[in-house]
This record gives sequence, structure tokens and C-alpha cells, in this order.
Amino acid sequence: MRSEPERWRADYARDGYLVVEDCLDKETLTALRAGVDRIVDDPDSLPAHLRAHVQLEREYVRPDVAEDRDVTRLGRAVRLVMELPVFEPVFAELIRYEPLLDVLQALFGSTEFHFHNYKCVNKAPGASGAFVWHRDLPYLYHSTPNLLTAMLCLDDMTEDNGATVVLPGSHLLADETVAVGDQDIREDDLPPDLERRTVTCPAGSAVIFHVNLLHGGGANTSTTPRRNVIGIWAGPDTYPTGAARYAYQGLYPRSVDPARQRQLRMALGDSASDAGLGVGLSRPRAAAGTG
Ligand SMILES: O=C(O)CCC(=O)C(=O)O
Repeated sequence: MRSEPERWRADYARDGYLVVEDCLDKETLTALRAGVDRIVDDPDSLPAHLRAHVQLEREYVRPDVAEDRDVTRLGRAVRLVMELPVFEPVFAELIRYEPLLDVLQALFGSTEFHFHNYKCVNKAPGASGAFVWHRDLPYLYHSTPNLLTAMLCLDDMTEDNGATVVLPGSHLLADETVAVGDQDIREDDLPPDLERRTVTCPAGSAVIFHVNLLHGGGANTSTTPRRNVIGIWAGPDTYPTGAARYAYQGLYPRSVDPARQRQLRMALGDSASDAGLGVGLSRPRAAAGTG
């Protein structure tokens, strides 16, 4: 991964998103793909406490959308896996994956950002539901809107496989004008003057979004899966106000506060190898040159 903190900040400020290629090294990418496949290949064989975090594509059908009416075509395809870090250590360890932390630190301009949750959006070939335009902020419930979405692409994102589509610049609105209804926006209600851009990028890329950015994703019409691991991160002094809490929420993987550093070590172990994860998942921190 190239360290380009100035480019990262400029893209994020102007467009509301940025793409960082090669954020995931090969070994990490391989380990994450294998971990996701172990979940989605046969969700019904998971123990009940893990199966509860898996949602099938058929649970998302919209009867008003023609291609959603044939539910049988969706089979047992998995759409969403919440709470990834409780499934396997490889996902918990991703909370302190140094290349991603370099980007987050540059964007937050601080070491005191913290983890909210990790989920996986899985688009099985030929079995993905309707496109839903939305912003992420309305369902995050925090004391400030200083949050961002970090999407780690386990597969190439292409036009064919349902790459995320964004409206660059749509994040530039006052936070208080973001409506609860922005979790599902009708096509006719989108700002007419903004370009629609399909975010295509190679597997291993990180796509980082401002939580006010309008975005959505189409169906996967290719013959291979499209898997994204998606993290939400909160900036300094930004706290949850809703009732929900997630596994390992509130870990501060770059904090300079010894109490927070101790919390991280107690939660995840001293290093990736302590957690039995082998090499490659935790590396010496690259110089990000950030403030
Ligand atoms: O996987 C994607 O394309 C984006 C998913 C998404 O928009 C979300 O989870 O908020």
C-alpha cells in the first residue's frame, strides 16, 4: 500500500470517499476470504449463537421489485453477516490491521478513533436483491457524526458484480439535514445534479466513505461472489447513543492512552501471533505522516 495521506484527505473532503489499493496484503486477503467462505458456504451448519448473526438474501426481498418476486432463485444465499469478530480470530485481529489504521488516522487526524463493528456484505452470483440508495449516518446513532465506513474488498469490484455506486459530493450537506428516511431513498428523490459513479477497484482495496455519502449497490450478475468486509469507525469524543452494542466496540487500536492500550492487549492479545493467527496480519506501523 502506498502511503498518500494528503491524497486520502483531499479525495475524502472533495468526493466523500476514497479508494486505497493494496490495503490488504495477499496473506490477509486470503485469510479473510477463507474465513468468510467458512460462514457463507453452509450457514445452517453454524452453531445457533453464530447463525443468529447471518441473514439470507431471501429475507431482503422487496415484492415491489420484479426480479425479487422469484424467491426460490435466491436459495440459501447469504446476504449479510454481522459481528464478524466473534466468528474467528482473523476478523477480530482486523481491528488492529496497521495499513487500514494508517488511513483512518490520516482521515480522523487523531490517534483517538475507535472501532464500532465489522460485518460482511456477501453478493452471491445471481442472487442479490434490489438496489437501495442510502446514507449510513441515520442508523449509526452516535453523539457526533464524526464516523466513517471502511469497506475492505475481498474481490474485485466490477460493474457486473454489483460494485458500490456513489454520488460524489453528496456528503457535503449539513449533518442535521440528514433524515432518518435516508436509510432507503427513492430514485426520484436523489439530487438530480450529481454524477453517479461506480466504484470499481481490485480485490484488496479499501473504499472509505463519509457516513453522509449517498450510495447503493446493484445485483451481482457475474458468476463469482462479491464479498466486502465493512467496518464502522468513530472519531474522538464520539459515543454511541442507541441501545445496541457490538463485539469489541470501543477498542482504540492507535490510542496513546496507556489504559486504552491495555484494553486492546487484554481484548486481542499482545500480537497476532499470540492469537494464533500467524504472520502477516499485524505488521510494524508504516509512517503515515499524519497529524
Ligand atoms: O457492499 C456494498 O456495496 C455496500 C454496502 C452498503 O452500502 C452498506 O452496507 O451500507
